[in-house]
Amino acid sequence: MKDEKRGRARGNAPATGPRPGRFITFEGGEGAGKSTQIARLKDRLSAAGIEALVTREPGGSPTAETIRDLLLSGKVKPLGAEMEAVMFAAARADHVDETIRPALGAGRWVLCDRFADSTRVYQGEAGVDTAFLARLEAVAIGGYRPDMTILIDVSPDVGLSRVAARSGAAGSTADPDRFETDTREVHMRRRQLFLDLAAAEPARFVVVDGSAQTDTVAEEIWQAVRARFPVDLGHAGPAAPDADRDRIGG
Ligand code: T5A
Repeated sequence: MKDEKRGRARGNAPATGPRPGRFITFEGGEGAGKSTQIARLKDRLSAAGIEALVTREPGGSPTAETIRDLLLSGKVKPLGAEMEAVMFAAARADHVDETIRPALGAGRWVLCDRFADSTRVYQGEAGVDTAFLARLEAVAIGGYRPDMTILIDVSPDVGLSRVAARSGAAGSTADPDRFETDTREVHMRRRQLFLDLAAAEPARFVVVDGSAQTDTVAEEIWQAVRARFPVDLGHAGPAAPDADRDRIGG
Protein backbone atom coordinates (compact mmCIF):
# COMPACT_ATOMS: atom_id res chain seq x y z
CA MET A 1 0.00 0.00 0.00
CA LYS A 2 2.78 2.34 0.96
CA ASP A 3 4.70 1.40 -2.18
CA GLU A 4 1.61 2.04 -4.31
CA LYS A 5 1.25 5.43 -2.68
CA ARG A 6 4.89 6.21 -3.34
CA GLY A 7 4.72 5.03 -6.94
CA ARG A 8 1.69 7.19 -7.63
CA ALA A 9 2.77 10.23 -5.76
CA ARG A 10 6.49 10.59 -6.43
CA GLY A 11 7.62 12.92 -9.14
CA ASN A 12 7.93 16.61 -9.67
CA ALA A 13 5.31 18.92 -8.25
CA PRO A 14 2.30 19.36 -10.53
CA ALA A 15 2.35 22.29 -12.92
CA THR A 16 -1.21 23.24 -12.03
CA GLY A 17 -3.03 23.74 -8.72
CA PRO A 18 -1.83 25.81 -5.80
CA ARG A 19 1.53 27.58 -6.12
CA PRO A 20 4.06 24.98 -5.03
CA GLY A 21 5.86 25.65 -1.79
CA ARG A 22 9.60 26.16 -1.66
CA PHE A 23 11.85 23.44 -0.32
CA ILE A 24 15.01 24.71 1.38
CA THR A 25 17.49 22.37 3.03
CA PHE A 26 20.31 23.22 5.44
CA GLU A 27 23.49 21.19 5.47
CA GLY A 28 26.83 21.25 7.25
CA GLY A 29 28.88 19.55 9.91
CA GLU A 30 28.14 19.10 13.59
CA GLY A 31 27.47 22.38 15.38
CA ALA A 32 27.56 24.44 12.19
CA GLY A 33 24.48 26.36 13.31
CA LYS A 34 21.80 24.80 11.11
CA SER A 35 19.05 24.63 13.74
CA THR A 36 19.86 28.16 14.91
CA GLN A 37 19.70 29.57 11.39
CA ILE A 38 16.55 27.66 10.42
CA ALA A 39 14.79 29.32 13.38
CA ARG A 40 16.08 32.70 12.23
CA LEU A 41 14.94 32.17 8.64
CA LYS A 42 11.54 30.96 9.80
CA ASP A 43 11.11 34.25 11.69
CA ARG A 44 12.21 36.31 8.71
CA LEU A 45 9.81 34.48 6.44
CA SER A 46 7.01 34.87 8.96
CA ALA A 47 7.60 38.63 9.03
CA ALA A 48 7.29 38.52 5.23
CA GLY A 49 3.94 36.72 5.51
CA ILE A 50 5.18 33.18 4.85
CA GLU A 51 4.64 30.55 7.57
CA ALA A 52 7.23 27.89 6.88
CA LEU A 53 7.21 24.32 8.16
CA VAL A 54 10.41 23.37 9.99
CA THR A 55 11.47 19.76 9.94
CA ARG A 56 14.63 17.68 10.28
CA GLU A 57 16.49 14.54 9.31
CA PRO A 58 16.84 11.90 10.33
CA GLY A 59 13.28 12.25 11.54
CA GLY A 60 10.46 14.60 10.68
CA SER A 61 7.65 12.01 10.85
CA PRO A 62 6.71 9.57 13.63
CA THR A 63 8.24 6.51 11.95
CA ALA A 64 11.34 8.41 10.85
CA GLU A 65 11.84 9.71 14.42
CA THR A 66 11.87 6.09 15.62
CA ILE A 67 14.53 5.27 13.05
CA ARG A 68 16.45 8.39 14.16
CA ASP A 69 16.66 7.06 17.70
CA LEU A 70 18.15 3.80 16.43
CA LEU A 71 20.68 5.53 14.17
CA LEU A 72 21.92 8.21 16.57
CA SER A 73 22.11 5.87 19.56
CA GLY A 74 24.66 3.77 17.68
CA LYS A 75 22.57 0.64 18.25
CA VAL A 76 22.59 -0.19 14.54
CA LYS A 77 26.22 0.77 13.92
CA PRO A 78 27.19 -2.95 13.97
CA LEU A 79 25.09 -3.42 10.81
CA GLY A 80 27.70 -1.40 8.93
CA ALA A 81 27.63 1.86 6.97
CA GLU A 82 25.75 0.40 4.00
CA MET A 83 22.81 -0.75 6.14
CA GLU A 84 22.86 2.56 8.05
CA ALA A 85 22.47 4.23 4.63
CA VAL A 86 19.46 2.01 3.96
CA MET A 87 17.94 3.10 7.27
CA PHE A 88 18.56 6.79 6.57
CA ALA A 89 16.86 6.26 3.20
CA ALA A 90 13.89 4.49 4.78
CA ALA A 91 13.46 7.35 7.25
CA ARG A 92 13.73 9.86 4.39
CA ALA A 93 11.11 8.08 2.29
CA ASP A 94 8.62 8.23 5.15
CA HIS A 95 9.53 11.85 5.90
CA VAL A 96 8.91 12.82 2.28
CA ASP A 97 5.62 10.91 2.15
CA GLU A 98 4.20 12.02 5.47
CA THR A 99 5.56 15.54 5.94
CA ILE A 100 7.39 17.16 3.02
CA ARG A 101 5.20 16.23 0.08
CA PRO A 102 1.91 17.19 1.77
CA ALA A 103 3.34 20.54 2.88
CA LEU A 104 4.77 21.44 -0.52
CA GLY A 105 1.57 20.26 -2.17
CA ALA A 106 -0.37 22.68 0.03
CA GLY A 107 1.90 25.52 -1.09
CA ARG A 108 3.88 25.73 2.16
CA TRP A 109 7.57 26.46 2.41
CA VAL A 110 9.59 23.70 4.05
CA LEU A 111 12.85 24.33 5.92
CA CYS A 112 14.63 21.03 6.50
CA ASP A 113 17.60 20.47 8.82
CA ARG A 114 19.70 18.03 6.74
CA PHE A 115 18.44 15.99 3.77
CA ALA A 116 19.88 13.72 1.08
CA ASP A 117 23.22 15.58 0.87
CA SER A 118 23.98 14.41 4.41
CA THR A 119 23.75 10.79 3.26
CA ARG A 120 25.98 11.53 0.27
CA VAL A 121 28.55 13.02 2.64
CA TYR A 122 28.36 10.95 5.84
CA GLN A 123 27.69 7.52 4.36
CA GLY A 124 29.78 8.35 1.29
CA GLU A 125 32.72 9.23 3.51
CA ALA A 126 32.20 5.94 5.33
CA GLY A 127 32.84 4.11 2.06
CA VAL A 128 29.35 3.27 0.81
CA ASP A 129 29.30 2.94 -2.98
CA THR A 130 28.24 6.14 -4.74
CA ALA A 131 25.99 4.37 -7.27
CA PHE A 132 24.26 2.48 -4.46
CA LEU A 133 23.68 5.77 -2.59
CA ALA A 134 22.27 7.34 -5.76
CA ARG A 135 19.78 4.50 -6.17
CA LEU A 136 18.71 4.77 -2.54
CA GLU A 137 18.29 8.52 -2.93
CA ALA A 138 16.13 8.13 -6.02
CA VAL A 139 13.84 5.69 -4.22
CA ALA A 140 13.66 7.78 -1.06
CA ILE A 141 13.03 11.26 -2.47
CA GLY A 142 11.56 10.72 -5.93
CA GLY A 143 11.21 14.16 -7.47
CA TYR A 144 11.33 16.03 -4.17
CA ARG A 145 14.69 17.70 -4.64
CA PRO A 146 15.45 20.88 -2.74
CA ASP A 147 14.90 24.19 -4.52
CA MET A 148 17.80 25.60 -2.53
CA THR A 149 20.42 24.18 -0.18
CA ILE A 150 22.24 26.36 2.32
CA LEU A 151 25.59 24.89 3.33
CA ILE A 152 26.78 26.40 6.60
CA ASP A 153 30.51 25.85 6.50
CA VAL A 154 32.59 25.79 9.68
CA SER A 155 35.78 24.02 10.58
CA PRO A 156 35.20 20.90 12.67
CA ASP A 157 37.19 22.53 15.47
CA VAL A 158 34.64 25.33 15.71
CA GLY A 159 31.57 23.12 15.25
CA LEU A 160 32.62 20.41 17.69
CA SER A 161 33.66 22.95 20.33
CA ARG A 162 30.15 24.44 20.11
CA VAL A 163 28.60 20.99 20.50
CA ALA A 164 30.89 20.28 23.46
CA ALA A 165 30.02 23.61 25.08
CA ARG A 166 26.33 22.86 24.65
CA SER A 167 26.73 19.38 26.13
CA GLY A 168 28.65 20.82 29.06
CA ALA A 169 26.17 23.59 29.73
CA ALA A 170 24.42 23.52 33.08
CA GLY A 171 21.30 21.35 32.93
CA SER A 172 22.25 19.66 29.66
CA THR A 173 21.78 15.90 29.50
CA ALA A 174 23.00 15.53 25.92
CA ASP A 175 25.69 12.95 25.20
CA PRO A 176 27.62 12.99 21.92
CA ASP A 177 25.73 11.00 19.26
CA ARG A 178 27.11 8.18 17.13
CA PHE A 179 28.44 10.55 14.44
CA GLU A 180 29.78 13.33 16.68
CA THR A 181 32.30 10.94 18.23
CA ASP A 182 34.10 10.24 14.94
CA THR A 183 37.71 11.43 14.59
CA ARG A 184 38.72 14.95 13.60
CA GLU A 185 40.03 13.58 10.28
CA VAL A 186 36.62 12.12 9.47
CA HIS A 187 34.95 15.46 10.22
CA MET A 188 37.52 17.21 8.00
CA ARG A 189 36.75 14.87 5.09
CA ARG A 190 33.01 15.43 5.54
CA ARG A 191 33.54 19.19 5.40
CA GLN A 192 35.41 18.86 2.10
CA LEU A 193 32.75 16.54 0.66
CA PHE A 194 30.04 19.10 1.45
CA LEU A 195 32.10 21.79 -0.27
CA ASP A 196 32.58 19.50 -3.27
CA LEU A 197 28.82 18.96 -3.55
CA ALA A 198 28.25 22.71 -3.41
CA ALA A 199 30.84 23.32 -6.12
CA ALA A 200 29.20 20.68 -8.32
CA GLU A 201 25.72 22.24 -8.03
CA PRO A 202 26.16 26.01 -7.75
CA ALA A 203 22.60 26.68 -8.91
CA ARG A 204 21.19 24.86 -5.88
CA PHE A 205 23.77 25.55 -3.18
CA VAL A 206 24.68 28.69 -1.30
CA VAL A 207 27.71 28.41 0.98
CA VAL A 208 27.85 30.70 4.01
CA ASP A 209 30.61 31.14 6.57
CA GLY A 210 29.16 29.67 9.75
CA SER A 211 32.01 30.88 11.93
CA ALA A 212 30.65 34.43 11.81
CA GLN A 213 28.33 35.79 14.48
CA THR A 214 24.79 34.43 14.49
CA ASP A 215 23.25 37.70 13.31
CA THR A 216 25.75 38.02 10.48
CA VAL A 217 25.09 34.48 9.25
CA ALA A 218 21.33 35.06 9.48
CA GLU A 219 21.54 38.21 7.38
CA GLU A 220 23.65 36.51 4.71
CA ILE A 221 21.16 33.64 4.50
CA TRP A 222 18.19 35.99 4.32
CA GLN A 223 19.74 37.96 1.46
CA ALA A 224 20.55 34.73 -0.38
CA VAL A 225 16.98 33.45 0.02
CA ARG A 226 15.53 36.76 -1.15
CA ALA A 227 17.80 36.70 -4.17
CA ARG A 228 16.84 33.10 -4.97
CA PHE A 229 13.09 33.71 -4.72
CA PRO A 230 12.58 37.29 -5.89
CA VAL A 231 8.97 36.76 -6.95
CA ASP A 232 8.01 35.49 -3.47
CA LEU A 233 10.20 37.83 -1.42
CA GLY A 234 11.36 40.66 -3.63
CA HIS A 235 8.71 43.00 -2.27
CA ALA A 236 8.72 41.67 1.27
CA GLY A 237 9.91 44.96 2.70
CA PRO A 238 12.79 45.49 5.09
CA ALA A 239 14.25 42.56 6.95
CA ALA A 240 12.69 41.77 10.33
CA PRO A 241 14.63 43.44 13.16
CA ASP A 242 16.29 40.80 15.27
CA ALA A 243 19.49 42.41 16.47
CA ASP A 244 18.49 42.06 20.11
CA ARG A 245 17.97 38.31 19.85
CA ASP A 246 20.99 36.21 20.62
CA ARG A 247 19.66 32.92 19.40
CA ILE A 248 16.46 31.00 18.85
CA GLY A 249 16.32 27.24 19.17
CA GLY A 250 19.51 25.26 18.82
N1 T5A B 1 23.38 11.96 9.40
C1 T5A B 1 22.23 12.62 9.11
C2 T5A B 1 23.93 11.01 8.54
O1 T5A B 1 24.97 10.40 8.85
N2 T5A B 1 23.28 10.77 7.36
C3 T5A B 1 22.11 11.40 7.01
O2 T5A B 1 21.54 11.12 5.93
C4 T5A B 1 21.56 12.36 7.93
C5 T5A B 1 20.28 13.07 7.61
C6 T5A B 1 22.19 13.96 12.99
C7 T5A B 1 23.42 13.11 12.71
O3 T5A B 1 23.10 12.17 11.71
C8 T5A B 1 24.06 12.25 10.67
C9 T5A B 1 24.62 13.64 10.76
C10 T5A B 1 24.57 13.96 12.23
O4 T5A B 1 25.77 13.51 12.83
P1 T5A B 1 21.74 15.79 14.78
O5 T5A B 1 21.63 15.73 16.27
O6 T5A B 1 20.52 16.14 14.02
O7 T5A B 1 22.29 14.41 14.29
O8 T5A B 1 23.03 16.65 14.46
P2 T5A B 1 23.26 18.01 13.73
O9 T5A B 1 22.35 18.13 12.55
O10 T5A B 1 24.71 18.11 13.43
O11 T5A B 1 22.80 19.07 14.82
P3 T5A B 1 23.64 20.01 15.75
O12 T5A B 1 22.66 20.59 16.73
O13 T5A B 1 24.82 19.31 16.31
O14 T5A B 1 24.18 21.13 14.81
P4 T5A B 1 23.52 22.43 14.21
O15 T5A B 1 22.04 22.32 14.13
O16 T5A B 1 24.24 22.71 12.96
O17 T5A B 1 23.91 23.55 15.26
P5 T5A B 1 23.02 24.40 16.27
O18 T5A B 1 22.28 25.45 15.56
O19 T5A B 1 22.25 23.45 17.12
O20 T5A B 1 24.18 25.10 17.09
C11 T5A B 1 25.07 24.36 17.89
C12 T5A B 1 25.53 25.26 19.06
O21 T5A B 1 26.31 26.33 18.53
C13 T5A B 1 25.70 27.60 18.88
C14 T5A B 1 24.26 27.28 19.25
O22 T5A B 1 23.77 28.22 20.18
C15 T5A B 1 24.38 25.89 19.85
O23 T5A B 1 24.74 25.94 21.20
N3 T5A B 1 25.82 28.44 17.68
C16 T5A B 1 26.71 29.44 17.55
N4 T5A B 1 27.64 29.91 18.40
C17 T5A B 1 28.42 30.94 17.94
N5 T5A B 1 28.28 31.51 16.71
C18 T5A B 1 27.34 31.07 15.85
N6 T5A B 1 27.24 31.62 14.63
C19 T5A B 1 26.51 29.97 16.26
N7 T5A B 1 25.51 29.28 15.66
C20 T5A B 1 25.10 28.35 16.53
